Amino acid sequence: MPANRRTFLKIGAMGLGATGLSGATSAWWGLDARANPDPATDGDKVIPTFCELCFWKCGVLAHVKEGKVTKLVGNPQHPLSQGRLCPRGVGGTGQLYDRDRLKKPLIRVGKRGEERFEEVSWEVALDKVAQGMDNLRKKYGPQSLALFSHGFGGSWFSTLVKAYGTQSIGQPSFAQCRGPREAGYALTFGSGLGSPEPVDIANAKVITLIGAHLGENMHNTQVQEFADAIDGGAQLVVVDPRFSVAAGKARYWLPIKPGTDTALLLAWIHVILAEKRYDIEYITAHATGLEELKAHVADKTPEWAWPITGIAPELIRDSARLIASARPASLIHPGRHVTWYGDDSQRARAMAILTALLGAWGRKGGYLTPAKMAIKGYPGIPKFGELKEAPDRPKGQRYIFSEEVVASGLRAASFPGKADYDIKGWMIYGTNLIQSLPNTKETIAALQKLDFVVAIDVLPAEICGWADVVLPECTYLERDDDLYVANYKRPFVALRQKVVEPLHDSKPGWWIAKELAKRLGLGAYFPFEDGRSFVKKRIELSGLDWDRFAKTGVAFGGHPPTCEEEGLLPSFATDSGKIELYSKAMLAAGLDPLPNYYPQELGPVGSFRLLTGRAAPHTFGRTANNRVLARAYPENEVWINADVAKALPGFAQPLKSGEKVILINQDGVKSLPVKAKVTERIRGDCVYMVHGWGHTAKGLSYANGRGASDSDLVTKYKVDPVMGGTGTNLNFVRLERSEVA
Ligand SMILES: Nc1nc2c(c(=O)[nH]1)N[C@H]1C(S)=C(S)[C@@H](COP(=O)(O)OP(=O)(O)OC[C@H]3O[C@@H](n4cnc5c(=O)[nH]c(N)nc54)[C@H](O)[C@@H]3O)O[C@H]1N2
Ligand SMILES: Nc1nc2c(c(=O)[nH]1)N[C@H]1C(S)=C(S)[C@@H](COP(=O)(O)OP(=O)(O)OC[C@H]3O[C@@H](n4cnc5c(=O)[nH]c(N)nc54)[C@H](O)[C@@H]3O)O[C@H]1N2
Ligand code: SF4
Ligand SMILES: [Mo]
Repeated sequence: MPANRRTFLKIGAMGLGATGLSGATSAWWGLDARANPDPATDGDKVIPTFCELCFWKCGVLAHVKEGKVTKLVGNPQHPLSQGRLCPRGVGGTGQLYDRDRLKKPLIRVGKRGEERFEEVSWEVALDKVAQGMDNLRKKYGPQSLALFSHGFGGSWFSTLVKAYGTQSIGQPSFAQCRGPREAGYALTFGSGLGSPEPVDIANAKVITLIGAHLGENMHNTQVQEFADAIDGGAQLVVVDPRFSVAAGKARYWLPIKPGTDTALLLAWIHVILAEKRYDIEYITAHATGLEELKAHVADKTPEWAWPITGIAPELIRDSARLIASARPASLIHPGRHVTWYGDDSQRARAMAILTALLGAWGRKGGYLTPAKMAIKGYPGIPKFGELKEAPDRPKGQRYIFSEEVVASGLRAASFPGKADYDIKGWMIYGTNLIQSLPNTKETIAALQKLDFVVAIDVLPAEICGWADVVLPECTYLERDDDLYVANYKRPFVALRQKVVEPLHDSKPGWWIAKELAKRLGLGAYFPFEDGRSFVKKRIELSGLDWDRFAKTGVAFGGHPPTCEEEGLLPSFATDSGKIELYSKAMLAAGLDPLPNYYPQELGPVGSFRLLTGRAAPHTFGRTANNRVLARAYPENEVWINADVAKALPGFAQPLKSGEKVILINQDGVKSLPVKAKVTERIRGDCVYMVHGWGHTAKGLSYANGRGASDSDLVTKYKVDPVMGGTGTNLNFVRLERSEVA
């Protein structure tokens, strides 16, 4: 196995992503009159595009009347929306017409963090950013600039910074989200999962959710398939310390002691091996390391796992038998936000190993093999020069199995002398690092050390307050972006297009990046007239009909086989060419070759482990100021067990739902006042809140001061040695009654 990330990257790329490129022109599917223009629209113009309220990218039909968006509905032809949007997608107009939007470019006049700015023209702002970038380039070299980015429009800025000379491009959606699972699955099967994850929920007969809280986590397609599967009789096992929405539908809800899932997984594996319930034929043909695995779990009995997990042996046995009974159509859902305890890649490995034993990888009802359409690039764009590897790994440390740059590692590299070279400037696109990276103090300390900071956002989020220049991007409904060439079970390409003219003095990302490139002498990388001509050219060169595509918003490639049942031959891009139950690559890197359970540290007496998750009508903090969505869910609450709430330390009277409390973490950090939700639906040793609230940015006039921020309380985190992810479920809080009612 490779000794550095580059080689690993190459191997990762040989996996799912590249397995089946399907011809762009081979088929057009599903074109019918439904998309345009719907007679039931009262004369509205209907324009297809895709959503940016989260990162799932569902197809939208935007209804427009007299230059205003009147409603947003799901594009019936788009495979991710299938005619329906989630509650957030429907509320996209709340972002478009948010009165708090950034309206003009801003230049800082106060100290960083004071949020004091002066409005300037685009000319002045762009000159200032180009000057800042040029200074970095001359003083330290272009690699000293990092781009933090999240969201589809970030592609223009990655092109810009790569052309400029850096590939330090980090997204909190990797090392603060799905990174460990990518590493765990790639180490086992030779390829990670990516997004959308290739799970065949629709055909699964048993679905196991480990934390993954579908129904609150509203990834649209998955939720639709999930609801249909449950209606169709699929059985559900939910492992969660909290009785989630999904748990309400489950045959087994296992209210696990937080942080002990690996022990449960090892016990499940023990039962399935001991009772010979695994897919012997599949494992014999495709896997290595079975004997080592058997020896490893020989003593990991349900009785062993019981005191660790709090789940009775019979329940472990019965749920294991149910899970095995449906194989291979038994889906262990990989979860997505899996940066919980810092040993998360190993938990993901255990899930991948269990998946392998069920024979569910590359099988119907398990994991499918997606493919991409072969869409052509824009012609004539020069190749990037030689780019230095990102300094996201501390000197001497080797979380080598990360397929992407670690955003928190770039933050660490912004403190002089901590990495191979120092980061001196940040460009921040569509990510509110103050809330999304753990330990806000560290983020602020890094921001204060930098030579130059620019933020590109639609709203005056907390992070904008720390920038030297703030550039107002227009919202997704007001701009053209690059094509979405999906890696999906039905390969497709989708169009993001302008639905209405940009409001205020906001501009699309392609224009901002192109203007900066021009000023930096990099105009050759943006040879196109505008965003629309860029995608039009790509579509035409790929042999697709542009007019038709612009009207439907989506085009399909062929339908290559996605699983064995459809004729796909299994292949694994690991060193051995097989599924690696036992990982020699990990052993060579000084890591456990098979997952082990290690106990988590406990918190101070009278405190509760802080867990976080999602609420259906919101996406993190990015929608907290959205007044349309606020009608459904105005602020977050802290869930606390009903028995515990009767006699909380320091409380003379039982705590009741709706009363406000303050959370104080193990380091003495206090939250804003937040409403309590007293409920039987959570274990007594933890509390739970939805992430993304407790905003402090002055310009967010609605969200400011509503609810509490879990991010403020995440002062402690543990770095996953496998890939550098930051586990954050390690913080403990005690409760105090709030003076503010
Ligand atoms: N404590 C804690 N931390 C977490 C998590 C958690 O649960 N708890 N979750 C983690 C996860 S799963 C993830 S994926 C990351 C996500 O973290 P981030 O990547 O930071 O995502 P958001 O919070 O959605 O960032 C949204 C920012 O993008 C801006 N924005 C919205 N639309 C646009 C647009 O069209 N253009 C531009 N330029 N800007 C736009 C918003 O105004 C906001 O400032 O956070 C991680 N961090
Ligand atoms: N509505 C909505 N949907 C979203 C998002 C959003 O912001 N809003 N964000 C999207 C993104 S980027 C992501 S990454 C996903 C995240 O969604 P998921 O991948 O589903 O993950 P988490 O948010 O970590 O999951 C939280 C659940 O895990 C449980 N949990 C906490 N600790 C433990 C533990 O130790 N063991 C077990 N078994 N369970 C535990 C919590 O009680 C909670 O139910 O959601 C996506 N979907
Ligand atoms: S899941 Fe919802 S918010 Fe996310 S892209 Fe789809 S409709 Fe938009
Ligand atoms: Mo995420």
